[in-house]
Amino acid sequence: MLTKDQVTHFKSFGFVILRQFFSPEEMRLINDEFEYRSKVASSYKAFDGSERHNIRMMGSDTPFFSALLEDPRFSVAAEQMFGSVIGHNIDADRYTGNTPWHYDAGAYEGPGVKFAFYLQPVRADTGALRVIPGSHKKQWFDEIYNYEGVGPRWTRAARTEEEAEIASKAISEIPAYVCNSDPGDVVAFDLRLYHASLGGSDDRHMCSVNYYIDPDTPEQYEVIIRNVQGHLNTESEPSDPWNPHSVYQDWMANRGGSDKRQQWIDRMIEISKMETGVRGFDVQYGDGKMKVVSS
Ligand SMILES: O=C(O)CCC(=O)C(=O)O
Ligand SMILES: [Fe+2]
Repeated sequence: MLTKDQVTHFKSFGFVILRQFFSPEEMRLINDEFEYRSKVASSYKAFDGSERHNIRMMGSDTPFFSALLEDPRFSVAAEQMFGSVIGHNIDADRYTGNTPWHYDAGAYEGPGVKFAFYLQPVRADTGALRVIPGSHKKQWFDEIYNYEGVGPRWTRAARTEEEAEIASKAISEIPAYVCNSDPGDVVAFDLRLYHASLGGSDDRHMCSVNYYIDPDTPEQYEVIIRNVQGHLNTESEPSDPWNPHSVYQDWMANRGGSDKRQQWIDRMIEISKMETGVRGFDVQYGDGKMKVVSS
């Protein structure tokens, strides 16, 4: 449960830091399961610090992680932020290199919250998450979208060397708030908030627990239908063979019988079957993101 001030902070600035959220005992479990799944991933492709490993933590072989979405410390906080939400993903990441300015939402109309926690201490020049406070608000989001070095055009994989250089420079030049963090802390941020990181090690351990809003407006439906269809897609992803869809199906089996988890699963299945482009809106794809347009 967040305090009123924490909720206000999140809504105003688009993020809130929850200090010493996890106990030392929980941090031990987290590190053990992280280590275990890292080894599984490395058995497919050695981790050498040149490329990020993104690792799904939703299977029954990582019991602590896989129960985090329905942990009320997260789920109730997410509801305080957005009202009704859908818990949908739990990840561990081994990040490499700097991260240019970007937002995580598939589109502005698909908000939600990422609860991120770093397993190592991170500061301004050692990979701490930096955010542009308030950039989740529509007017400023749109203004920053067109800013040189910030946003999807500059962060997509196929960018030119020159564009990469501009995006890299922008990390330190754009005014930002740095979310210093120590193990046990959680940084919660709106998926629409612009964020980046600078100077971290080539093996930054970051984990995340992720929620979407339960869609309400026609625009939100267009985005969330696509997001959810992606999660339920059973085709395996050749780029990360250590995340077969069976990990997700394992979570969906809900063997612990969590009512909350079941509600989210049922709702995701319901949404995934909905038709797109029939509510007066549709989406266009570009630079790895969606844009909601009138249809
Ligand atoms: O830690 C980083 O370098 C980037 C983190 C990030 O972009 C995220 O968690 O969404
Ligand atoms: Fe991100």
